[in-house]
Order: sequence, then structure tokens, then C-alpha cells
Amino acid sequence: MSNSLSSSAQRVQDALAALGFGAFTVVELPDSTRTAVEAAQAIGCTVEQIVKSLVFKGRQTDQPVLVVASGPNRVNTQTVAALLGEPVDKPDADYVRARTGFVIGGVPPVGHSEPLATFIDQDLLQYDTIWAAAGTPRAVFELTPDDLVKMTGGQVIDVG
Ligand code: 5CA
Repeated sequence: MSNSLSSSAQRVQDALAALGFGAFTVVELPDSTRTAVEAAQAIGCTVEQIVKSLVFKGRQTDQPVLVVASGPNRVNTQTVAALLGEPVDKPDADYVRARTGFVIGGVPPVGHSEPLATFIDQDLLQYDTIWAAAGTPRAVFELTPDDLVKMTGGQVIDVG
């Protein structure tokens, strides 16, 4: 199953290796992992253990910002705006693809086409392992919250 990855999933596997996290294995599942609920069902974990990748766009600078959040959590855009120093909007699918290199439903925490300012939901830190998207709406990898913080260099926040 993980022997021949699709090109987008392979890019994530390569990015993990380049960051020193080559021990993490990207897997492509037979069932959709497009949404947090679908991913949890396909993996057999709780929705809380799914790392949602939400991309926002700075209204003034047009810069992308990534918020990785626990599956059920809503991200307060005012909180993100305050941390970023400018209002943020939810971008369309074309922006997400152009600025991250990946389609919605497969946006990984690392391996983007440009560096992304990253914020991490503190709720993710309570789990032994969590699962993040890995480039496509069927690809995921398992990691620890500590590794997520290290590989993204992100700031841990209360997203609410
Ligand atoms: N693969 C799963 C988790 S492993 C995944 O990527 N889930 S997700 O929640 O991170 O990705 C879907 C997110 O993309 C949604 O929560 C939503 O914020 C955003 N999204 C979905 N549809 C659109 C759209 N049409 N335009 C902009 N953003 C969207």
C-alpha cells in the first residue's frame, strides 16, 4: 500500500526525510481521508487525533498562514488575526493549491511550496499520537504532537 505513493504523497514523504523525520511513513488508504471524520474512520482513531490543516490568507499581505487543529475544533479567525497582526480571510481552493502545493483535504503540515507561518492547536498536545494529511485526500501519516511542533517550528496556541 505504501510502496508506490502518488507524486503528491511522495513529496511529503521526501519533505519529512529532508527534515530528519524520514522514520514517519506516509500511507495511502483505500478510503477517503478528505475530512477529519472520514480520516478518523479510515484510520480507526478518534476525530480528536486528526490534525486538520486550515489555510488562511492575510488580508493586507496576501500571505498564507497554516493552522493545524484537532479535528472537532473550530479555529477563531480573530485569534489568528491577532497573532499574525492583520485580519485573515478563508481563501478559495485555488489559493490553497497555489500557495501550499497541495489540494484541500490533503494539505500536510510540512513540505509546502513556500514556508508557511504555522500555529498549532494546544489541544493536540494531549494525545500520544496524532494523524496528519500527507498530500492527497487519501494520504496520512502518524506522528507525535512533539514531532509536529518540532517539524513545523509552529507556535502552540489556543485556537478558540
Ligand atoms: N485530510 C484531512 C485530515 S487528515 C483534512 O485535510 N482535513 S482538513 O479539515 O484539514 O481539510 C479540509 C479543510 O479545508 C476544511 O476544514 C476547510 O477549512 C477547508 N476547506 C474545505 N473546503 C474548502 C473550500 N471550498 N474552500 C476553502 N477551504 C475549504
